[in-house]
Amino acid sequence: MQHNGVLETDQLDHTDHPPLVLEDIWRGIENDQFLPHFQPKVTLRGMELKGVEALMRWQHPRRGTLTAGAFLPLVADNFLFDDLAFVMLERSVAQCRRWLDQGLEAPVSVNLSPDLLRDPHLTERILEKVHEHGIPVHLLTIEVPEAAVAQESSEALETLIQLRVSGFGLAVDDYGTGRCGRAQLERIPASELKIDRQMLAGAARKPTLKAQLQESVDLARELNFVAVAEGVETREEWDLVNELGCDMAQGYFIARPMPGEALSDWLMAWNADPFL
Ligand code: G
Ligand code: MN
Repeated sequence: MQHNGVLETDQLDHTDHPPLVLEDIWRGIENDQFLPHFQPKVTLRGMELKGVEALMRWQHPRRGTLTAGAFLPLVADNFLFDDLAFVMLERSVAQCRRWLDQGLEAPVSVNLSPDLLRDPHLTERILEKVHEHGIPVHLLTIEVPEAAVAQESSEALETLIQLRVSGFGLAVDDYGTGRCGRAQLERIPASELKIDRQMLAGAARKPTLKAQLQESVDLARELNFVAVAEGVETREEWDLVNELGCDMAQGYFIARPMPGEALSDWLMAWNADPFL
């Protein structure tokens, strides 16, 4: 599939290329080939842009633009993953600055690897980047997967609290895939609950799935988290999450991830006619 000139692929291997190895990734980092694309997140009621999520892409000189699924499995258990996540953070903050300079205030969410949360200096490191680019802290949200929250490491919890106290947004990502109980969520100083596409797929037609989805939205409400439906692909799914009381939506129905330079044109088109 070809979208926005980006090759969408979730396969590690390509028939016409040798399999990627860690050293390729290491070289890619050295040569600055990793960059974020940005996927808009909008309110369901007002259809207003409320932020963008930075998603990793690899502009490979021969293989084209690769999505995270093509290379993340390789780095999942490697310190390079932390490096990559931090490169994404730095480049996202730099892009946020460029948008501000154009008069566009677009809060940006960055996914962090769970291991990074164990770094006691993480908050300082992030603050340093944010200050370097002159970005107000509230424009940066850190996303951590539900599974990382479920582990209940005290170091990670300490970091999450530090991040939140420093003024960053904090999103629990992929909710519905990690078996994080209510009690665990209550301990997390999050601002946002991102409900995974897995909970949404099929929920429009299956009452049991719909009831589970409703429970998640209600839980977000009770805990004072903004409820974001992820992976909204159709009008039917948009209407469903709207009906269930979700606050925001993100997904292909709204927009595919796009390069930073494309956001202002997308926003103009969206404001003119959201569902075109
Ligand atoms: O784990 P996280 O939720 O951060 O990952 C988001 C992933 O989901 C990205 O790889 C992104 O490209 C993909 N994605 C974004 N929107 C949609 C969608 O509407 N449908 C599906 N199936 N995937 C999506
Ligand atoms: Mn995410």
